[in-house]
Amino acid sequence: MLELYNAMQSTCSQKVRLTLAEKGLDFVEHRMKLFKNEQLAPEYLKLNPNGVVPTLVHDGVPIIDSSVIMEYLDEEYPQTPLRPADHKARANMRAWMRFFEEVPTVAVRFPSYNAAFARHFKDMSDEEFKALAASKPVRDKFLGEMNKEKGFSIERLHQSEDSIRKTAARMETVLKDAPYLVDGKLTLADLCVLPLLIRMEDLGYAYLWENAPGVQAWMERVKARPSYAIAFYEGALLSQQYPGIREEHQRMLHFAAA
Ligand SMILES: N[C@@H](CCC(=O)N[C@@H](CS)C(=O)NCC(=O)O)C(=O)O
Repeated sequence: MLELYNAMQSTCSQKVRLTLAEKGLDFVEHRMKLFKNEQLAPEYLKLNPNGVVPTLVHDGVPIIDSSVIMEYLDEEYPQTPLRPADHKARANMRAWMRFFEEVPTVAVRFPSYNAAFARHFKDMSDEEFKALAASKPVRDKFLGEMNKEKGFSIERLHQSEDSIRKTAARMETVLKDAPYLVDGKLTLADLCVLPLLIRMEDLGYAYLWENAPGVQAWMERVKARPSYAIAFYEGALLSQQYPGIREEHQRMLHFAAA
């Protein structure tokens, strides 16, 4: 039996939901409320000491970290493989995944917090906010650097834009003449980056890959797969949970640039 502890809007959770959907696997979904700090509850920390989602529990054993979970699912359920059999191609897929974890995964956090999440901390006292940041096992420094009224600086948002431009440009080198990132077939590498670009698109940043027609065509291709509608159910997009944020966020960027 597979159980997934995750959050609707979490990009790391979406990677795993896409993988489960592509493989046609049934699972029991536990939707957690991250701004009610359910990920920091002592019972959850026993499953995932990092205090983040997702966590997969398979026959009672917790598996943590979204990319690890994706590979675990592909190993346990080899039907509909999502990794190339050839070891060199598989290494290429993993190299893409590590790049996505290191560059765009980090980048999307800053605009996501500014546009949607920072509002949850506004009414806290400075002490409450500091204590909350300090209580996060792996996100303490990240949250500790945020101004709880204003979010992250405009310079930090520009660095995120730069990281996403770089990501799209690197993907374009392959996608200009191939349907998917590795060996012309859908792999975990595609599913690893898709939620990140969907998040950026949802916040109004699709212009960052306006010069990458291969990436644009790939986005349409992956969104047309049945797994997309399954994994991105109603409420998975920030604009569905926080109506109007795209316009609000882009307006803020526009005024900051003026
Ligand atoms: N490396 C972890 C990162 C997971 C992660 O950052 N999850 C975020 C949601 S996408 C989270 O749970 N944040 C909760 C918090 O910051 O308290 C993975 O890929 O599973």
